[in-house]
Amino acid sequence: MPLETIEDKKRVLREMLFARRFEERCYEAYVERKIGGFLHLYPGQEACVHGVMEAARPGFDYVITGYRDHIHAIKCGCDPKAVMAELYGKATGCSRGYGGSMHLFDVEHRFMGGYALVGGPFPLAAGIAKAILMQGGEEISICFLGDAANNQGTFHETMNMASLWKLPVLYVCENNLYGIGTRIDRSTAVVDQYKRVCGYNIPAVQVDGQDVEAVYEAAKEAVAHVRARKGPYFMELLTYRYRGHSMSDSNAYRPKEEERKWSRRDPIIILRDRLVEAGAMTHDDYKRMDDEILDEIENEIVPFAERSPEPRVEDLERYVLADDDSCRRA
Ligand SMILES: Cc1ncc(C[n+]2csc(CCOP(=O)(O)OP(=O)(O)O)c2C)c(N)n1
Ligand SMILES: [Mg+2]
Repeated sequence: MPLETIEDKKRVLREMLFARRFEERCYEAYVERKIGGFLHLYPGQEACVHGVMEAARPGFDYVITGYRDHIHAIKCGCDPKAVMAELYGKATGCSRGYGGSMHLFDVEHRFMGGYALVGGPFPLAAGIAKAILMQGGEEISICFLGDAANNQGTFHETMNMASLWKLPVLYVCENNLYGIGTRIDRSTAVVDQYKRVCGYNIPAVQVDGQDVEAVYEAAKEAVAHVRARKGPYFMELLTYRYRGHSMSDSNAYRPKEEERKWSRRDPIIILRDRLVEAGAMTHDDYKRMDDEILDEIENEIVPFAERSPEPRVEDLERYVLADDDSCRRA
């Protein structure tokens, strides 16, 4: 990281395309009943986590998010094989097969989870930030959540405290305009989410969440502010999810014209076209990149998950308490 040179931009294009293909493969595996439980996918929103994390330090800064978490974990450095294996409920998964899609976790890369409870990560991110301050570290805490989460009480309680205590935490709202099937203007009195933190004296910005370079530029300022210990910062990224809320959502509630409008602003295509126009790559290069990614997913990542063992019944009561020796990786 960061996202400055042509090479950086090609790398991020590859990462975003990988994210798209990874999620599409998860969809297929779910339909094949290889993956069970809940599954929330990320296509359409790739520029959000990539733009922000290019301005931060993945693996050093702490990241926490909700249940739409696969790509956040991977961007922090979690092995995609361990993510896929976790979705398959296998013992080689990043949460040893005990968590599944919504509960990815990777301490080594400072990915502090995946959480199912909407709004739950707000205070957890503040707690991580408080711990960083107490330990005198240079890390920051970054919390990615959706727009509907801002209607939870935890949002308001946490924003007040984070601002009062000048906690080193960056809140990133991925505003995809919907909370499950409810459009934001039917559930939320103030539609522009960045305006909601002015009551807590937190600097905030609203950014085009489909343009990874715009997200990156805004995130540089946000991260610098938080890292300089000036207190929290709030980013609202305007984005859109291409699929339903989760696999059990038939996605029948959104106007087709709205879906078409957003698909014309695909974050991957925007960056690809810029690189092609700049003469940095051709459409053939892009096709080759895509083929390599598909090959890696099909021939390395999925087979790893398929071949991995199930968790053992004897281990059912292990990994329950944090100070249990068994929680440490061998
Ligand atoms: C405390 C709590 N209340 C309700 C739910 C049910 N629920 C799951 S996702 C969701 C909507 C969240 O939407 P948003 O925050 O915009 O995130 P997105 O799914 O759009 O990424 C709700 C209400 C929950 N999981 N937890
Ligand atoms: Mg939403």
